[in-house]
Amino acid sequence: MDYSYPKAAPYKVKIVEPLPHLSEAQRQEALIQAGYNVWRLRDDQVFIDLADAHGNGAMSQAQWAGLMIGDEAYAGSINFEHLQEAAQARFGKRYLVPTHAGRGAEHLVLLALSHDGQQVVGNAPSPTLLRLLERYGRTYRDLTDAASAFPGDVNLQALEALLQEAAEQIAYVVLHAAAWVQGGQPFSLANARAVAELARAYQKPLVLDATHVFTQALILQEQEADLKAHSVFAIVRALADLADVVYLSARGDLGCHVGGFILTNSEADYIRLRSLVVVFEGLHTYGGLAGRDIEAIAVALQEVSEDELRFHRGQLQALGHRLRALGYQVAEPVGMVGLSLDAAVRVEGEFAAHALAAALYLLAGVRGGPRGTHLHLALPRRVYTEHHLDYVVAALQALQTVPVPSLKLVEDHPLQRDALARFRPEGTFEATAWSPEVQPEPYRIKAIEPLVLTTRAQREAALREAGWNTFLLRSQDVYIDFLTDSGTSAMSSVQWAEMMRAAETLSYSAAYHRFVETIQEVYGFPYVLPTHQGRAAEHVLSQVLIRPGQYVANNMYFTTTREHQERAGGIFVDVIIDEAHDPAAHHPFKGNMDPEKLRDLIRRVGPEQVAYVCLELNVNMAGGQPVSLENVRTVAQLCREFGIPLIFDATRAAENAYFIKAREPGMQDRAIPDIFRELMSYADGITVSAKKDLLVNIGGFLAVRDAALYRRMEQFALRFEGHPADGGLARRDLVAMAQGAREMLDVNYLRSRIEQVAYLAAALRKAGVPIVEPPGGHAVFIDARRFLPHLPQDQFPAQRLAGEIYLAAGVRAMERGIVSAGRDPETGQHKYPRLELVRLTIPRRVYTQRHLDVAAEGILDVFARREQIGGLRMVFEPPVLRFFTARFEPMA
Ligand code: P61
Repeated sequence: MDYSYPKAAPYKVKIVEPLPHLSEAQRQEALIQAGYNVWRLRDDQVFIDLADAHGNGAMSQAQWAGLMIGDEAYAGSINFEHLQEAAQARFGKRYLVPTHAGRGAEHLVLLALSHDGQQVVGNAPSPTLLRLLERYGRTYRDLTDAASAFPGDVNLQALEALLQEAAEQIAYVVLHAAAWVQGGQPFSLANARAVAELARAYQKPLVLDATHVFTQALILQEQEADLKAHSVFAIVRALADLADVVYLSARGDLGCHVGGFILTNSEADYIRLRSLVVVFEGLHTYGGLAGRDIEAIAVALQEVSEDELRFHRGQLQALGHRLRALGYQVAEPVGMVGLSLDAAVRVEGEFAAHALAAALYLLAGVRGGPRGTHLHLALPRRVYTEHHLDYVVAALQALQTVPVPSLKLVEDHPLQRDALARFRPEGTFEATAWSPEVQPEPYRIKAIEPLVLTTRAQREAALREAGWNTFLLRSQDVYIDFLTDSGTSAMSSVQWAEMMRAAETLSYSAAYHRFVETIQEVYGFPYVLPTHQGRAAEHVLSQVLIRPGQYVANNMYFTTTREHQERAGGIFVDVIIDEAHDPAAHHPFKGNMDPEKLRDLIRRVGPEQVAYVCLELNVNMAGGQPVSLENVRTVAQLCREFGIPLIFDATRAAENAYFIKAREPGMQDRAIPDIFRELMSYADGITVSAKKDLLVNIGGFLAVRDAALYRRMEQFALRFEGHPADGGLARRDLVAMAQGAREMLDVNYLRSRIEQVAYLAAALRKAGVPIVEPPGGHAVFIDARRFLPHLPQDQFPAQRLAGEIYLAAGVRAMERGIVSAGRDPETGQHKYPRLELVRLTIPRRVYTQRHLDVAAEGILDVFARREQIGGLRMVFEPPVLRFFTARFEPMA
C-alpha cells in the first residue's frame, strides 16, 4: 500500500500531559477574574488552547534526551558546537550567535545593522520588532503587497522608489518568512530574489527572519511550479543564500520552547554581533540559553521533517475548510501559523474578537487568540489530535446559536491592549450547558516519537528475515505497532516527574512505601510484593500455591499463566463460558466463568485438589472480554463454599471495571474506583502485569490478604526477583506504577482508550472483516479461520495473516491461534485451539484515530485479495512458548 502520506501523524505519542477539566461555573468565574479577556486566563484553566502556537509545541523524544545532555559550561560547550554544525548544514552560514529568544536576535541585528534615525523596511513585521524599533526611536516601513498571490511579498516598485529616494535612511531590508498578516503568509522565491537584487544594488543588507522558513519552503514547493522537484531543505537553503543575515526564534517551526540564533557569513557583522551579545544576552557561545536548550534546538534542526510540516499544514487547512463550511469568515489563504476569523460577522462592537473568544471559552473551554478585529486559531505543533480538533469544530458550531454580548473597555493598556485590557459585557454571557458529542482525549501530547515509514520491498525483506514471525521483526521496520499493549503505553508528564523525584536508595525506600501505600489504597490488599513484571508474579504465586498434581481452574488461558501453573505441577483446566470460544457469539461478558463447569470440577476432583481458582479480568485470549461483577460474586461464593483460594489475574482490571460500568445493569451511576474496589474485594490475591493497566513500560506485582502467604512469597521472590522492596525494579519504576495506578481509573481516559478499540473494530466490521464480537478492551481480534477459510489450521492461517497485514501496511499484529497454543505435552500434537486469531492490540495513549484509519485501510487491502493467500510451513520450533521465536516459510 502506498500512503497518501501524511494522512496520519508521522509520529506517535511518547508522553501525555493531562488536560484540565473545568465546569461551566468554574469557567464563568475564571472569565470574570480575567476581565473577560481570555489572554488573561491561566493555562490550567484552558482545556484546548489555540491562542498562540509560538513556543507551545511538543518536543520529540530526542529533544527531551537533548535536555539531559546539556553541557552546562559557561564557555564553548559541546552543545554550542552541535548547534553550529546543525545550523551550518541547514542554512550554509558560518558564524552563529545564539540568543535567548527570537526578540533577542531581532534586537542584536537591529543594533548591529542600523543607527539612529534610520528606517527598517520589509514585509509585515513581528510585533516584537516594532516594539524594539520604538524603543530606539527608529521606524519600520511595511511594504507588504497584500494583493499578491503570495500575501507576504514585498511591493517591488515601492521598495525601489524608496531606495532611490532615501537610500541613506534605510538600514536594512528584512523578509519575514511568515509575514505577520492573516496568521502568517509566505513570500515567493521570485519576490525574494528581486528584493535581494535591489538590496544589493543599493548596498543594503538583506535579513531573513527564518522562524517559519521551513513551512514557507513547503508552501513554495507546493505552489511554485519550478520548485516542485526541490526538497524543502533545498528551498530553505536558496532563501538563506539570498540573505546576508538569517535569524530565527526556535519557538516557531523548530517547535522548541525557548531560544533563537543569528547566522551570517560576514566576519565584520559577526564581530559586531559578538560584542552586542555579551551585553544583552550572554557569552557569544551560549547567548542567554542553557546548554540543554541549545541542544534541543540542534536536535530540532536535524529532525525537521517534510512529512511533519506537511501534516501540520494539512491539519490547519482542514480546520479552515471546516470552519468556512460552518459559515465562518476565515481569511484566505490559511496562514502558516494559524487561521483568523472575522469576529465582526458575529458580534457587534470594537471588541468583537474578545467577546467571541470569551463566549467560546465559556462554552467549551477552548481558547482562541483575539487580535484586533479577528479571532486567531493557532495550532501548536504536534500537541492536539484529530479528536481535539473535532471538538473545537463542534464548539464553534454550537457557538453559532449562542448570543454573544458586546464588550466595553474598562481598563486599557495601550501598549498591549489585546493581551491586557479588561472588559465588562454589555449584556450577559448565558450558560449554555452544551454537551459535546465528541469526547476528545483527556490529555494533550507532551512529547512525540517519530514514526518510520517503509516501502513494500523493505517490508518483504524484513519479514523474510524475521521468518514470518512478527515477534522477530525489528521495531524500526514497523510503522504502526499493534503487537501488544504491554509496556507500550505513553507515560504521563506526571509519571516522568515522579520518576525524576524517586531516590534510588537501598532497602525500604520512600519509593517503595509510596508504591505499596498506593496499591493498598487503590486495590485494597494489605500485602504487596513488587515483581519485575507479570509473569514473575505468576511464577511466585504458582510455586507457592500449587502442590504437584493439583488442579487450577481458569477462564480460558494465558500463555505465561498456564506455563507457570504447569511448571509448578498444576493441571490446567479451562472453565470459561462456551460463548468465549465462539468469535461470533455476542455476550456482554464473554470472559465469565461457567459456575457449573467450576462446580463440576470441584465435585470431580475434590476441593482439596483445587489449588486455587484463577480468574482473569478482561480475558486476553478471548479477545479482551470482561467478566461481570455478578459472575465474580458467584465465583467468589463458590470458592468460599469449598474453601478454595480465589486469585485474580488483575492485569486489565481497570478496563474490566469500565465495561462493568458501561454494560452491567445498575452500574451506570457508580464511579470507576468504587466498582474497582468492590471487584478486588472478592479476591484472596492478585497477580498484575503493570505493563498494561498501570501505564508503565515495566513492572508487576502480587498482592494478598494473608500475612503468612505474603511471607512465603517474599522468601521465594528473593531468589528470583530482587529485594522484596523493589522486586528487581529500579525505584523509579515503583513510583511510575503508583502514579499510573491513579491515572488508570480516570473514566475519561478509560472511555477514550476503549472507544479507540471499538472504533477500529467498527471500521473492519463495516467492510465485512470477520472479528471477535463484541470487541474487547485492549485489542481487535481478527478471526483468521473465517478470513482465510481455505487454509487448514496446521498451515497457520493467523500467522500468515499477521504477516500479510505487515506487508500491506507496515502494521504489526500478533498470532493468537495454533502457534500460540503450542503442543499437547502427552501426545506431542498441536493443540488445535478453537480460536485462530490475529490480535491488533492498541497501546494506551499512543496512537490517534487517524492511525487507526490507516491501519484499517491496510487490512482491507489484504481482505480484498484474501483468496490468493496461501499457508505457511514451520521451519523452526522452540520447545516452550514457541510463538515467540518460531520461524516459518510460505508454502509453494
Ligand atoms: C500481551 F504474546 N501480556 O498481552 P508480563 N497476564 C496477562 C497478560 O496479558 C500478560 C501476562 C499475564 C502480554 C505480553 C505477552 O504470549 C505472550 O508482564 C493477562 O508480560 O510478564 C502479558 O505479564 C504476563 C505477550 C506475554 C505474549 C506472553 O501482549
